[in-house]
Amino acid sequence: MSHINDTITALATPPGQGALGIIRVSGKQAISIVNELFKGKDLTQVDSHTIHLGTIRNDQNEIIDEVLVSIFKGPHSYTKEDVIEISSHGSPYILQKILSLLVTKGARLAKPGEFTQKAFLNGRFDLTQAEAVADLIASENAGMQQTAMKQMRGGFSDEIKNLREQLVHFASMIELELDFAEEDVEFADRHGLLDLIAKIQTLIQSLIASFEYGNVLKNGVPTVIAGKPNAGKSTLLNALLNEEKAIVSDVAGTTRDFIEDQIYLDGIAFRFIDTAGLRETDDKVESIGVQRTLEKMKLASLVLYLVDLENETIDSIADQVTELQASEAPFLIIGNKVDSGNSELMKWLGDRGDAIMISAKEKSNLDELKSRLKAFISIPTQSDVIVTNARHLQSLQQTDEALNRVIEGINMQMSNDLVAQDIRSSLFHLGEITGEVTTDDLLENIFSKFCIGK
Ligand SMILES: Nc1nc2c(ncn2[C@@H]2O[C@H](COP(=O)(O)OP(=O)(O)OP(=O)(O)O)[C@@H](O)[C@H]2O)c(=O)[nH]1
Ligand SMILES: [Mg+2]
Repeated sequence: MSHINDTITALATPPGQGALGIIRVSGKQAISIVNELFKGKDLTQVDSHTIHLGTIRNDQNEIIDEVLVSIFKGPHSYTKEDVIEISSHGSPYILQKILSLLVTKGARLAKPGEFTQKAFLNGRFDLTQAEAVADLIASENAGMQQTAMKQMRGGFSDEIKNLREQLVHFASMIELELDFAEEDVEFADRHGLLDLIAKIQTLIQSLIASFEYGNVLKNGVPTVIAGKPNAGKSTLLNALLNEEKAIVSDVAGTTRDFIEDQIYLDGIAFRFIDTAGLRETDDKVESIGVQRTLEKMKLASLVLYLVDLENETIDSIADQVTELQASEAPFLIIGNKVDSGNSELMKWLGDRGDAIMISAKEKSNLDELKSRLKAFISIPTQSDVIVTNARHLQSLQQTDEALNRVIEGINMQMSNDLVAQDIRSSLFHLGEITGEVTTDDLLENIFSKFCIGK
């Protein structure tokens, strides 16, 4: 059983061989436990935030390694407890040896995320900030890193906590009214309450809206390249990736399964999915491919629809373009093969508004295509806070729904205990976001996704 008073230890650097390895120890006994193994200065006597050279020895006084230990005395440490970091040579054998010596002296191996969980439970930061630590470690590009960093440094927590506190005030006023039910008094000003709810909902709704972009940062933009056989879809995929990933040939129906890879444009991952060309076919395998193309198109955030400027005519393409324009999926029409294209079709497509003309084979006008892709993602301004966490999104939505019920209750002059109940429910969901309200399951769920040692 885990216990907040245990002294825990774990490897903080990745497993495997490295120049250095770092082992963390946190808890009441952190300093005394390490001191039993460390030969050098008496660690119980040194100042916080100092580093000391010495050796780690086993019970037979054999040297395991020469190490540096860093001392952080609580509360001025990551977990707010006494923390020691032992920096040794990065041999898995040495690190394992030191860890097991620490355990024999009374430390317990930490669970994933347990250091951060201690930091949260000791009030170092709130739950959104703790979660941001995991996001920061997992960040793979500038966008993810910046959003995680912003959230770790406070993000929307303060604003939510502040509004929640004001709502707590109204909740207690309304509950006071319940105690004086016979006397028909009104402690909670209904106009003030409605104003506050409007403020909270404005914040919540902008946070909910930012999730779409947060999701893009985390998961990329699935972009399907579609069109008739031989339109040059695979050639375009290869040109965008700068790699001969997909087979290109002048045989119609070359690509049968979909082929997928991504590139980063301004820190945003666009996942391109090259698909089987769309046509009626008797070939069994190809028709499965076509089916998959249609499914992928439905799931895509963006469809790049390629028109073969060399081999199509206005008549042969008009129906498909009209169909595409009537569909709900966001799409971009691309006239390919401008190098040998027919000018009549080019002019006709050009008149359809947003179409752009490229040559996938000669890689011409690809920069224009890339900037159109970037423009497709509306990037919130620098100061906007972005929600990337599905848990936060869910709690925000639940708060919003509860607040709608409060408004409805007030407007319909429902009884106070019903209104009070909905306010409590919105307080609960708001509190879940920052961790003012938690359950063991919730914490378990969050911290089990962390790395060991963080
Ligand atoms: N002239 C010219 N030919 C191109 C261009 N892009 C592609 N092609 C040619 O068009 C033919 C078909 O190219 P692919 O990339 O295999 O076409 P696809 O759309 O993937 O075809 P399927 O996989 O069969 O659906 C090949 O011979 C390419 O060399 C271009 O910009 N200009
Ligand atoms: Mg192909």
